[in-house]
Amino acid sequence: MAGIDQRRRGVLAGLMAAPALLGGCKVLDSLNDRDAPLRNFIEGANGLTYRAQRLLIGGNRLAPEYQPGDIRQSQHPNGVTAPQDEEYLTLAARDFADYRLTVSGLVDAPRTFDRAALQAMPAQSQITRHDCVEGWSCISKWNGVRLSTVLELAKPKLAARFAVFHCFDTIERSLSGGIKYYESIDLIDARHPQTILAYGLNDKPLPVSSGAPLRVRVERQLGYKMAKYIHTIELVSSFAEIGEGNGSYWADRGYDWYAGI
Ligand SMILES: Nc1nc2c(c(=O)[nH]1)N[C@H]1C(S)=C(S)[C@@H](COP(=O)(O)O)O[C@H]1N2
Ligand SMILES: [Mo]
Repeated sequence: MAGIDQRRRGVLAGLMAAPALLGGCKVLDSLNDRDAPLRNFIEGANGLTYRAQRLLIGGNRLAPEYQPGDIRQSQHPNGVTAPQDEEYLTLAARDFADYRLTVSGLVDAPRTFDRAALQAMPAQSQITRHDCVEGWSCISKWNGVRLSTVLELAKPKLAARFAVFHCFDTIERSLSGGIKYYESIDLIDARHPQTILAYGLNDKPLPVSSGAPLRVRVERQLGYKMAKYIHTIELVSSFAEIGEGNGSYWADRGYDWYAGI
């Protein structure tokens, strides 16, 4: 078994090389080649522990932002792109007029927000690069409201450590009805100035394929952290009651919960 130090050195080398590789990835790669070397490479970089990544990255480091001319293609839809869940289809049929975002869990003031309420809050737009663990990248402009603005209105309790995103879409079908997508981030990322709840893409309403009516942008992490089709944000102190206990659908299947880039 390789010693911890040896492993660390390997992943550190990976961490420094992976962003350079991603940077060169201007065109979308094949999405189906799940064993692509690039993806394995990124996963290696990803193997750094949460604490080591936090030390390297720091709580306030900003993700790079781009210019309108850097937007070379429309946002590439990935994962679930057309939820078939009844509750979602009912809302979509009325263009999400009846949608309410719920903020619950370890908060003093549980809240719901309709789209008008979200859009009345101070708006923020940012042009950023989305990096999928599968090895493709895409630059787009996201319009929304800071997640921190929304969370503060619900008055998080001191015990709250993570924001869990419960989504409308079924990512995995099973006999018992299926599993809906869920993801989570810590409150450091939740309060980061570039973490927004996006309702717009490239200055137009967010399309269904990209997560309408609301998806999160967590710009310093990989694409799978950026939950689409958000139904509820639940503040928790641990993942014990969430899925299989690792904090996200993909983390419960062996991916890193902290997917820093
Ligand atoms: N609800 C939900 N969120 C999701 C997914 C999904 O399948 N369902 N896929 C994730 C993955 S792997 C990626 S790369 C991005 C894709 O976002 P996009 O469709 O805007 O490119 O959404 C992430 N968030
Ligand atoms: Mo992804």
